[in-house]
Amino acid sequence: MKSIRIPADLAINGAAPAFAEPLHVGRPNLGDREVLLRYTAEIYDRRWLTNNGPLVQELEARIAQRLGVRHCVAMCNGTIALEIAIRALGLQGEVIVPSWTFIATAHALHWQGITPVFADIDPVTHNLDPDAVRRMITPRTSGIIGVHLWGRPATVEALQAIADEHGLQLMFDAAHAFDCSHGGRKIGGFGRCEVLSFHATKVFNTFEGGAVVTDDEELAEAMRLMRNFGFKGYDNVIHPGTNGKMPEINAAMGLVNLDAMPQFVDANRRNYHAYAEAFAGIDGVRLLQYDEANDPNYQYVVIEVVQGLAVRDDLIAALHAENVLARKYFWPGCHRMKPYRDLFPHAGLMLPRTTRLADGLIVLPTGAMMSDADVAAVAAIIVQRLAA
Ligand code: T4K
Repeated sequence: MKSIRIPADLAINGAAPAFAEPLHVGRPNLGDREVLLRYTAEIYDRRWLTNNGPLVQELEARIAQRLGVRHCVAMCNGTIALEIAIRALGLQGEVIVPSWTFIATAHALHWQGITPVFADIDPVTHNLDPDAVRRMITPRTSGIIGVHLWGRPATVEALQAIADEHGLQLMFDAAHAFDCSHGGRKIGGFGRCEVLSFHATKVFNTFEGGAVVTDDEELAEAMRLMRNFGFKGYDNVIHPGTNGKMPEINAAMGLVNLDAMPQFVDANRRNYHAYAEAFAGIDGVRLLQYDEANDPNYQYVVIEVVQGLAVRDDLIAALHAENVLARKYFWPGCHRMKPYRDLFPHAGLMLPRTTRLADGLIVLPTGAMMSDADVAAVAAIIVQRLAA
């Protein structure tokens, strides 16, 4: 990608865009092409394309070992993995989730006739506030889904204490947190199980894909049955199920990308620090911090616009005019999207921090495709527009 330094004026004022090609958030990280082609040839020769093939099994074993968990159950995507985990845990009635997450966390419940009950977040960590979770517990509550948003660990211990106290199931949506840690332990082993997404836009991708990781043997066995229609051997269905299987070509991509993870994270870390340097001393924006002790994957560069909605949207417009397709993840929050805004029109009363945060955030592009000059140019657009 070719970039230029921001000229005296911005594209929003009629100047030429800084970037000739769009600069996307979520540009996929890609490992070694030749190795992927070798795996593809193997798949052809073997004529084994899906249904728990050897590459899926190898990927599962490598991920389980990497995350220090006993079981990794690979799936076709993170949303189906959430749905299967929710079913395997026997969740029903109401389940407490943040509204401040990607819509899939809430949909995975609603899709199965379970009510997502939205609890507010801590404005600093962007993760569930345990006190807010306590306030949302009712006799119908069966569980809590914590989200490690942006790859930063949720308040795992506090949520576990609440779950234990009230007899609730606890699982985590770890879609953003592949390879991250909490308290010296890899994310993956907390709660009853954790759900990963390997979507194209994630730091580690299998084109599309996901997994549930757990130390619980019985749970893993139930999920293996559920992802394959409930089959136990030929002609023998012993469980209700769906089709959640990961194809071999996806696992091949996973094996290639697993080897390249250090490079992906290095590139993200380098970009993150370049952004941090560019925004140092700028009052109008705050860059979301990561704690190096938790092995962040730095896949999201998140800035909070101090003045809120109007300035945030003006900055987004200025960035888009320059071909920088920054995102407003996860604006406006699940509770303000359909069907939840119609089902629970007053949910926002319990979510003041979510609403405030949603109105002020911007997610900026990062990844191996970006050069230091690209980062500097993106930051310069923001700084210049704020000063206008
Ligand atoms: N839980 C959480 C907390 C999640 O964030 C997600 C997914 C899930 C659960 C569910 O996991 P999956 O079922 O998806 O495995 C994207 C992703 O589709 C989604 O996986 C992700 N979270 C979410 C945060 O972002 P959109 O609607 O923003 O996608 P889209 O099409 O606008 O693409 C994002 C950007 O990436 C665009 O600027 C274009 C670029 N892009 C995208 C693709 C697919 C590329 O450059 N190349 C590509 O191949 O949801």
